[in-house]
This record gives sequence, structure tokens and C-alpha cells, in this order.
Amino acid sequence: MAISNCFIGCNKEFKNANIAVLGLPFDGTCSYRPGSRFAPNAIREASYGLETYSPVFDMDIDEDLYICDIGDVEVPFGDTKKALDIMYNKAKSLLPKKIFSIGGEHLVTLPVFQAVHEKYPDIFLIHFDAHADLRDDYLGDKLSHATVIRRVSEIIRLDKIFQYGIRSGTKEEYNLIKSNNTLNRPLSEIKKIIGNNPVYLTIDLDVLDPSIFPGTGTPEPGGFAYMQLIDFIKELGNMNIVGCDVVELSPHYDTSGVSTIVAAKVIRELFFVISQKSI
Ligand SMILES: [Mn+2]
Repeated sequence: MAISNCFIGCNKEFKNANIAVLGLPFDGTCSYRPGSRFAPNAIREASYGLETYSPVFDMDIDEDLYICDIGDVEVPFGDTKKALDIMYNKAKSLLPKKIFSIGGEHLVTLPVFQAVHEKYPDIFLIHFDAHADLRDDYLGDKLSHATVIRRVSEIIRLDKIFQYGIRSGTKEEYNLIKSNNTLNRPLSEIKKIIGNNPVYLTIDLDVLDPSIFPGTGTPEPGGFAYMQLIDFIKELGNMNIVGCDVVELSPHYDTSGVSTIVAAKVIRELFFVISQKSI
């Protein structure tokens, strides 16, 4: 197998895998700088610069996990609704495995979340991002990477969406967040609220500071350091996470390639986080 065909260590047989990795190379609504369509394969390739063993979790993808990277969904450009339908149907076909999608822009969360929500109606969302993504529309468009969390809030309620790292949004978006008290709540509090209910975790990598992650469409100063994010997600390990995505790497905006490696390493560590509790 060519090394970039799958994420390192994720070459197990599909039928026995408990996590299915899915590339969603879609950036059709990207408002400022597109390019995240190139992320899934860039991340797979960069993953071979990492080890399969994580010292943080003392686990090895190859030995301790059973993951199948099924490759990318083929999505048409210029037809957002059709692209979303294709991603939804693909996600639906992978359940009840835990779906780990790699974007693509943030709108790819919507079809996967819809599919996962149908199986787990009591699901909560935990959202890491620099941006609130709660606009009702963006430049007249209801389906955009700037509106994705608003659309998710119409499926579950806004008070079931906990957001971390947000540092950019409109006054209206901030009013929504404030009235629901859902920003940067201590983990101990949200763990009490969520309990053993299912959780979908979505990580827009621009939650990281542009100094360590410049390779993204809408960089926003004032973000997390790498270990801050890892320490945080490590604490999510005993939650009932049933689906996860990592979005918004645009590899070409960081010619050093470091952003792509950061993305691959965040994903490697997330595999251990979401594997800690089985469905
Ligand atoms: Mn963002």
C-alpha cells in the first residue's frame, strides 16, 4: 500500500474496525481562503512522520486500536446541497462505527452530525474553534462554514452545544452564547450535565494560535497552544464520544508543512481519546 493511502496505523479491516476514518475534501463555501479540500491527503502523508505510539496516552495505534481509514468521499464542487447529501449518505452507511472525519471546511460537520444524531438523538456537541459559526446566514447563504453550528443548533438545542476557544464572532453570536452560558464552561460542569449521553466532538483547527497553526483559511490571533489543546481533549477521554471531526487545515498556506503535521498529531491523539470508552 502506498504510504499516503491511509493515516498511519489505520489500515485494519473495515468489518472489524471500531473507528472509521473518512476524508471529506470539500471547501465549496469557504469565504476567505479556500484550500481545505487538500487537507485529508496532506494529513495522511504527514502522519508517516509521526510514530504510531503516543507517550501522552501510552498507547499505540497499531497495537491498541482497530481503525480503518476508508479514504475520501468524492464530492462535486459548485453544488453544496448535493455534496452534503453525498457526505450524509456515506456517514449513514458507516454507523454504528465511530466516524472520524477529516475535512475539508467546517460545513462538513453538518451532514455527518445529522447522520450520527439520527442514531443518537440525545447527543451533545463539543466544539473547539476560534469562530462561533453561529450566524444565521453568511452573505445570504444558510449553508456555510460560518453558519454550521447554527444549523446544528436547529437539530439539537443551543444549550446542548458547548464551545471552547471562541474569540471571534458578531455581537448577535456572542449574545446567543451568553444567554445559553455555553462558552468555556469548566469541564467538570459539562461532564455533570452530559453524563453518559453521547457526544460529538468537532475541532476546527483554527482554535490553535496562528503562530503554531498558520495553515488555515481564517486565522485568528489569540488561540490555544498545542499542549493546551491536547491537555483539554485528554480530559474528554471518559466521555461517551460517538463521532469526531477535525476541519479547516489548508495545507498550502503554511509552506513549512508544520500546520499539516500539527493536524496529523492532533488527530493521532484524538484516536486515543475517542477509543477510551466503547459504545
Ligand atoms: Mn473557525
